Amino acid sequence: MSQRTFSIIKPDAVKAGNTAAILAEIQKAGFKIVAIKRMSISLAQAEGFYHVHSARPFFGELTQFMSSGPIFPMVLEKDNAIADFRKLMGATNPAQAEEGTLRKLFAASIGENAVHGSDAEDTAAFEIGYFFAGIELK
Ligand code: RTP
Ligand code: MG
Repeated sequence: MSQRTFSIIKPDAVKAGNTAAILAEIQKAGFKIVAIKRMSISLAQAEGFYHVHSARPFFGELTQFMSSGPIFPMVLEKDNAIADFRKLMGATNPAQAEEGTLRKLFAASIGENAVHGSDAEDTAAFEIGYFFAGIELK
């Protein structure tokens, strides 16, 4: 069944000039790009987005990194989009990511790992609504 997920091209990948190459891989894998924009977020906005990780030791590093430069948040659609996009991204740590995955191809470290992808239906709904208004999601 057709499903939507939320993704971000993170600051490291934007800075490295990999945005177009990542979008090409996403489209090659069968995802429709429903909405996308380029923006920068404040530290407080990054903290709100990653609130589920607020007790983790890497929270400060993660939110500083995510607010360090331009990102491309986007909404993607396909059958089984949430699980299939997690597969396309690969493991959180690029050293453990499988060949051909976005993190194997484009990520340098566990902290700066090129892309974000929602991990469940409820987080996808929260994350889409955090970045996009309903009128942008037709
Ligand atoms: P994401 O949420 O960005 O799609 O990544 P994920 O599900 O694969 O990983 P998650 O456990 O949700 O962690 C969120 C992000 O926090 C950073 N992280 N750093 N230094 C560390 O040990 C560490 N662990 C996680 C990563 O950027 C990860 O993507
Ligand atoms: Mg996650």
